[in-house]
Amino acid sequence: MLWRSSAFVRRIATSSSRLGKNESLFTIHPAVKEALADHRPVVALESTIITHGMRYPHNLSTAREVETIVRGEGAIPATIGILEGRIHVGLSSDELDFLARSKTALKVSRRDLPYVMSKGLSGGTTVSGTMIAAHLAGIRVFVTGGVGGKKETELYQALDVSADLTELGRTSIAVVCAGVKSILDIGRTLEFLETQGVCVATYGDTKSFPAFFSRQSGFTSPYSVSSAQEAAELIGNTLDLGLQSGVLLAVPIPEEHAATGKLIEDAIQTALTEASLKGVTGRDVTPFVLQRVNELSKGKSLQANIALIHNNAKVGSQIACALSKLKDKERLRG
Ligand code: PSU
Repeated sequence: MLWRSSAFVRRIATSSSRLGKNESLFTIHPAVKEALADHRPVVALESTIITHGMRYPHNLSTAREVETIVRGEGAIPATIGILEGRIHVGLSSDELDFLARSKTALKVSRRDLPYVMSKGLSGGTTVSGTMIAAHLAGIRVFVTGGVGGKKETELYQALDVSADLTELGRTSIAVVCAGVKSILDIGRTLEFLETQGVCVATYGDTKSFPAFFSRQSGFTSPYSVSSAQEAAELIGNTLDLGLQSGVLLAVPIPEEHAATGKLIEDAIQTALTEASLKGVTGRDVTPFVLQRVNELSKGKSLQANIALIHNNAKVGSQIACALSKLKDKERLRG
């Protein structure tokens, strides 16, 4: 017993967590804590998709399926969310259920974290909110559906830039997604990411940058990586250099689910016009549009959305496993 506890202390001491004295603000699920201390692969997952991206019960079943996929690939899932003012890294089944059913959970980005925590509220973390928590916990790979971007059409103010983009510029974690939605200005989003110093690569043998429901956006990524190993090396170098900026890995939606792309694109344009006419602005735009697009496409966008998230979870987990092996080798050498 004495041996076990001293080994545990040693594992904690070598863990990559950056929590320090902030640990009291967090609840790290025991399975996640052990995996991080043992340098096993952990994949962070966001929860805005649960609280605002999909409706109950699809949100809950998708969240559970994604966790199962991550485990199936040999990694530990860490869904991140805020429960009564505490940041949870890794949610129990009941906690996932609570967030999925909640009608009051807020959408939590960087700017919202202090308020939600100080008021003891609950919320789903967006890409930016999840990146912050995952990075502090020592997680290096994060899987989501799509990141926010820069909205710049005549319908929106020029300055509507998602906090996800600035977070990618200041927090060192790899975000695996299916690109950004075509409702956003993809060209300017990519330019903004370049200014922020974010390394963007398409996953696969093409540089074509995907637009969530479509495999192509008409724009190219600066780079591409063709395997989990290559992606892991890219992330490894970002970490070794201490760049303090993120990596965005864009995984095109699987071919068989991209067919409905045109139908969904049309629905997106209609939903955007409706959002403008109804005066929906700011952080309410994305949830509004996602919901309307699902109605207009008669559920097809939801199916495609779930399929791409499943695929991202598989790819992201493979990357996390490859990265973990890479770091093991370095530790053996060092
Ligand atoms: N894109 C999607 N589905 C989502 C989101 C984005 O296709 O659920 C969520 C993510 O949590 C992302 C957030 O971080 O919306 C971005 O919101 P905003 O555009 O308000 O920054």
